[in-house]
Amino acid sequence: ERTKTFAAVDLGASNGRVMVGRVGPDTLRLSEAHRFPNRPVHLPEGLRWDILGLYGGVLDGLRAAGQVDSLGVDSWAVDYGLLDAHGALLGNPVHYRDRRTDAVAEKVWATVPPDELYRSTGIQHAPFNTLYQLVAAQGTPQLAAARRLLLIPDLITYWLTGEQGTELTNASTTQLIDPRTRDWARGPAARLSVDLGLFAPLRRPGDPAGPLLPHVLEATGLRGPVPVTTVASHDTASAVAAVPARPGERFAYLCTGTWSLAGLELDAPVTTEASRAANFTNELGVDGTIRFLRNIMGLWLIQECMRTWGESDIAPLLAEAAQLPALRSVVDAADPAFLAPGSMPERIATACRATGQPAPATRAETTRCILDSLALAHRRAIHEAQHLADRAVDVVYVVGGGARNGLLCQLTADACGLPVVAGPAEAAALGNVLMQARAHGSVGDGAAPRELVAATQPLTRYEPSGDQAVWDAADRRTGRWSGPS
Ligand code: LRH
Repeated sequence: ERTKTFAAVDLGASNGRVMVGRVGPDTLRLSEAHRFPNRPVHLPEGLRWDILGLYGGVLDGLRAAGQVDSLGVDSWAVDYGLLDAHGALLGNPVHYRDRRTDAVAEKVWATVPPDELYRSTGIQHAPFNTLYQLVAAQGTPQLAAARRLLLIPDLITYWLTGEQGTELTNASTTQLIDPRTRDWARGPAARLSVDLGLFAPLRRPGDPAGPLLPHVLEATGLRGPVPVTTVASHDTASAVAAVPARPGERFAYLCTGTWSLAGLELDAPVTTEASRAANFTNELGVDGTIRFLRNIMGLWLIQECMRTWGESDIAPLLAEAAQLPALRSVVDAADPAFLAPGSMPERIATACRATGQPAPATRAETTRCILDSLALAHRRAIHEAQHLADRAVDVVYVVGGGARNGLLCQLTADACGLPVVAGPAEAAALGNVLMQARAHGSVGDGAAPRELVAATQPLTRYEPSGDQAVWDAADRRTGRWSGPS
């Protein structure tokens, strides 16, 4: 019997979930076992992840999931925990939105110039790349005591199995991997005094990651042995693996959640000067692919506004925003000025005023401004990606939480002037399940996992409407961030 059951632990910046996937040659059914909030904590020393709270949620979720044939873990990228010589965690992992990296790039670039760093790693400049975090941490007692660094999904996997590894797709987001060799970029690391010996050996999606430890079996009520399987542990890599594109189709993808990640799947990195100036990244995907994409702030802009307003339900905001005139004011939704938490409605209003546009006055107006701005940023990224990689596309696949947001999908279709196919919303969890299923023989190689998604998951198509000139004009109003200097 090839039909098997897999648990996907998928940790996002706003919540974590444990999903159960039932997979066979013609079957793909996903259900939610447990969902729990991820609440970052502001401490006097900065912004930290509540990693033990998350791990508790994972264990609760595995108990709720019940007996499975395997499980796998994915999460957001770049962040890590440090372990001492006995494998004990040294403090709470730092959140990538923490301000400790604010002025670190200049320091790094004085040693390895940004163009050289880009040529050797293919990774866009973002202040939170693990490389900058590690340089920011140099000289701290924690880093001095550290003998091991585990990226977040590898840390959870270590706690579940007692075994340590560094999963490759997520490792590429450290900005310490060469996308051509798909191995460590030893030269830049050495010049920046980053000790690559802190990292556990690389492992790849499909590799076994060890069985659940006895005390984990006890805590979850599972019957051993339960193997943990390495998946594409970067959530975006998992999500792209579940994009329901057909073989040979010319497509762009948009992974929408806290972030919007917009770009193309390529078979080789693009590390030209033009691509660096446009701040496109080349992250490693499954099966030798490259995720050539740009980070856009995404639904974070709305999540943060809602936090400020004390609002917990997005539906009424979206309904009201849909009634408002389009493109009254727009901001550059890729601007790193929106990275840090706090007073988001005010920062959006300030950005509108600074570019000579009316500041949104109500919650609905602010929501409308954000949705229009996201669609505009999606358009810009997808246009530029095609140009930079010299590859035209005919369709945009929208996966992740934003696939449920009809207004955002329609605006994105209109802005891009391309049809949008939306779904699945739980793409990261599906990609996680599919890489396990492939390793355990429940689905074939090559195009089979994506074909299974296309054949089994409900998808919604949005045709583009309206006039492209309107978006061109709006694009000129954003006073856009021009990329790293
Ligand atoms: C999305 C994501 C994205 C990274 C960011 C830190 O969850 O993994 O791909 O850039 O988090």
